[in-house]
Amino acid sequence: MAEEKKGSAKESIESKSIDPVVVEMLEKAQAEGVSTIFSRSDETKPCPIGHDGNCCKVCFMGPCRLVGKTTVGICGATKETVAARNLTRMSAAGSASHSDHGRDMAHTLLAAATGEAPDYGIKDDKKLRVVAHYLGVPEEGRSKEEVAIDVAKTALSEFGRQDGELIYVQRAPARRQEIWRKLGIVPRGIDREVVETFHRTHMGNDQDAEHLLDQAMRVALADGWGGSMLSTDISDILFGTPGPVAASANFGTLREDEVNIVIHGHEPSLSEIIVAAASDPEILDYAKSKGAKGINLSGICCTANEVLMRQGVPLLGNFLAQELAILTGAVEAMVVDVQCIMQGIVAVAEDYHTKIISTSRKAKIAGAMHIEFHEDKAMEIAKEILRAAIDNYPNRGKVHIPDVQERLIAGFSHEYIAYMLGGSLRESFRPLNDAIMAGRIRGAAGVVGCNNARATHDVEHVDIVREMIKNDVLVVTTGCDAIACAKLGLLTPEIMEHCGPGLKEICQTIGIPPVLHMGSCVDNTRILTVVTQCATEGGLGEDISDLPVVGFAPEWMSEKAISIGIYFVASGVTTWMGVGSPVLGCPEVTKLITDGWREKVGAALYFEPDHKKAVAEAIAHIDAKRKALKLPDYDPTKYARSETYFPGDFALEKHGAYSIR
Ligand code: NFS
Repeated sequence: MAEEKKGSAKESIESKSIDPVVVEMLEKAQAEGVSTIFSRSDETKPCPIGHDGNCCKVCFMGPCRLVGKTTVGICGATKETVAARNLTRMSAAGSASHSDHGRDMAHTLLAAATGEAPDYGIKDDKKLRVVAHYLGVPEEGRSKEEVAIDVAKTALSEFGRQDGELIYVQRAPARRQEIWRKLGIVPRGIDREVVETFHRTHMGNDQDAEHLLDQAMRVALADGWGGSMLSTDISDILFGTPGPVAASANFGTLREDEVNIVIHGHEPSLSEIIVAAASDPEILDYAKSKGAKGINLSGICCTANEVLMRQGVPLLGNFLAQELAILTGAVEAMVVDVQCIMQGIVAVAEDYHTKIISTSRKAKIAGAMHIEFHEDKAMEIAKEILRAAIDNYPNRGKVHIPDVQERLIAGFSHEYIAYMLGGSLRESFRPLNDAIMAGRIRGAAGVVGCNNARATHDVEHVDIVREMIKNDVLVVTTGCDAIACAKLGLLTPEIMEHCGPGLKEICQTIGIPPVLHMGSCVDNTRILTVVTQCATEGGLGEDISDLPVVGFAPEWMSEKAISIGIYFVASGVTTWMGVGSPVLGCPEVTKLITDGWREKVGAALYFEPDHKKAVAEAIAHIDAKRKALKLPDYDPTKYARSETYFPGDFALEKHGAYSIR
């Protein structure tokens, strides 16, 4: 009986994730009685009323729970208003988070260009000048610092703009801009849309579900075509536009004989400087003086994607792995800034030697060590953080590092994709459009977003990506999905063997992998740029909604993911979000964001917990778009020839741990 019980506990842990490292670490957590998000998600069930969008708590006469015979709140607010208001607020919070990250990047650029932040420079002058052109900043005959100052100031003024339109709206296809203007959802200033959304959703204001949901799109567009797009552009200017890089992923990249420092959060301004500081001879000597052979950096969450894309730093894990990394006993410090940082890491760290070091003036965590990061003293503070981590190395107890890691190739900015498709003299998306038009590539899918403890970790991410490439659908990925793909081997050249024949042939001919890692969550804007270029290249209609493309956020959990899902849809990409629906309790609102938005913006937002059903619907959607474009029927039997080939460009020169000795 006892054996049976033990067996079922083991099975229950094995059902939590398809990542063997996560299962191994959960077994350790259970044996040591450590609480993690996985165990807490079993112990704490979500409130079913709030889960379905039927709880209103925007005033203190409630919360009103609209269930059973209660169909309106005490103020009379209907289920439609409450569900739409909740969703719209989520969109605003997500937009605010991404955009405030973008604002920080603009401040860093300004400080770098004026010399106030001397540890930063302008790495990509070419991109600076392209961005200057987008923003209407004169660049000819001016130094990069002069241009950068005006680019940063113009970017900052986009946050506070009171009227008119965000400048980057002009980067969308003309047809798309017309749709937004007709609906009155072109974002004005980024901050203005966020503030107005919170005003509208305060008690006693906007009480028409459709009208509220229009604002959900407008505030999300302020993220996608505003804060996030500026963030990606400015990060590229400061730290370089990514190109292909080979690296590795998972806990096997931790080192037993080195100081392991995990960088976790989102803003590259911190992580890039930590990477630079870690190779300083003085810091390396300090590590050696404490008995370590070197310093080993790795990343968690979207910071991981940022420093992977530009520096080849390994991906330790995605959102659900953060507590488990500490359980290895091998992490001297987890350095965090903003977003997706679970408070649970502090409690787990109490049982091990790991120091949690918070760094942002916006995000302190009770019980964590706080070393506040300021861009003007970036290197000095980064070294202080590293010294604190190194000082902790002698405190290590027993370590347990799962011997699992996977190779990967990442770093596909839209600039690099255009270069790969057309070469340096004729960068273009033409070959991609031609391949879609000919039916070799059936369509494209953006698979992005979080992990969610209510779903089996990484299963849906990986299943959806596998199904897409098997069906000749090219995949672009970011965020926690990209990390799941990396850990499970979907970013390796060998994965080409699992593609449909047409996609395989194109990948071999052009030299692109079938799953393109495009970066962090703010880098979803790179996907907007790719689909815009496909739409305007010719042959695939005139607007993003004409394209045979789809979006997925299979394991979403954050408000940022809602904002991303909504700006994808408002930009014309029909999107399936997994796990469950935050408006399930209101069929009218579900209808508004599916049929209603299809009519308004040519794309629908589905919340579909059954990912196999989502895949089937997405493929049917791609085929329907192909048909509407009068493209030949997709016929994989025409392309059944292939052999494994991958261009030498992708030599795994950086494969292995990112150790600095
Ligand atoms: Ni984006 Fe979700 Fe977080 Fe990145 Fe991961 S949880 S919305 S994917 S790390 S931001």
